[in-house]
Amino acid sequence: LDIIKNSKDILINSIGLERYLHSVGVMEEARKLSLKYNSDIEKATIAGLLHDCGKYADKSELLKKAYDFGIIQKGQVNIIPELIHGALGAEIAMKEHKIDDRDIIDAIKYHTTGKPNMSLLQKIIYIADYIEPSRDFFGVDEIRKLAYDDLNKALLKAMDNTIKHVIDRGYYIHPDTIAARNYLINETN
Ligand code: DGI
Ligand code: FE
Ligand code: FE
Ligand code: FE
Repeated sequence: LDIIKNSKDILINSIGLERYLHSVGVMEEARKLSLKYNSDIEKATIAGLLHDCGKYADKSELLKKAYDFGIIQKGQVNIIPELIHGALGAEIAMKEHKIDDRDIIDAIKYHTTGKPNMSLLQKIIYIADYIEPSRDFFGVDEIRKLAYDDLNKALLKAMDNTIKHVIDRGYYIHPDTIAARNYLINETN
C-alpha cells in the first residue's frame, strides 16, 4: 500500500516517532483482527496507521489546527486534547493523507470515545488501539485474548476499563463514550 510509505514522514513529523510506532502496532493488530473477522484488510491498514494522525506532539499546534477546523471554538472552556485528536485526525486524514472513505474517517474520528452503532472496522480500530503489542497496562492480556474470541465483549470490557479510568481521575466523560457503551450493552445481549 502506497499510503504506508507516503504517510510515514508526515506522521513522524507531526505525532512523533513513539506515537508513529504505536500506530504501526495498531495497523498490524487491526490487520490480524480483520483476517479473523472477515473485515476489509486494506481499510483496517489505513485506519490503523492513521488513527492518531491528529495527535500532534506539539499541543499548541493541536489547538491551532482544532480551531482552524472548527472542532473547538474561541472562548471554549474545558478543552481536552485527548477528546480533540480523533475529530482532528479525521480532518487531517482527509486533507493531508487524501483519505475519502467515510468508514475509515469515522473509525479515526471515534477511536477514542467510540459511538453508537459502530461498524466492524470502527470496532476493530478501537480495540486494536487498546491491545496493540506495545500496550502494557493492567488487564490488557485478558482483553487481548477476548478480542479474538468475542469482539463485542472485548469492546465492552475495554470501554468499561476506560470509563473507570476516566472516573478514577475525576475527568469529564464525553457523551459519545457513554452512548457507545449503552448501545453496545443492548447490541451484545
Ligand atoms: O491516543 P491513544 O493514547 O493511543 O488512545 P485513545 O485515543 O484511545 O485515548 C485514550 C485516552 O483517552 C485515555 O487516556 C482515556 C481517554 N478518554 C477516553 N474517553 C474519554 C477519555 N478522556 C476523557 N476525559 N473523557 C472521555 O470520555
Ligand atoms: Fe488516539
Ligand atoms: Fe483507544
Ligand atoms: Fe492510539
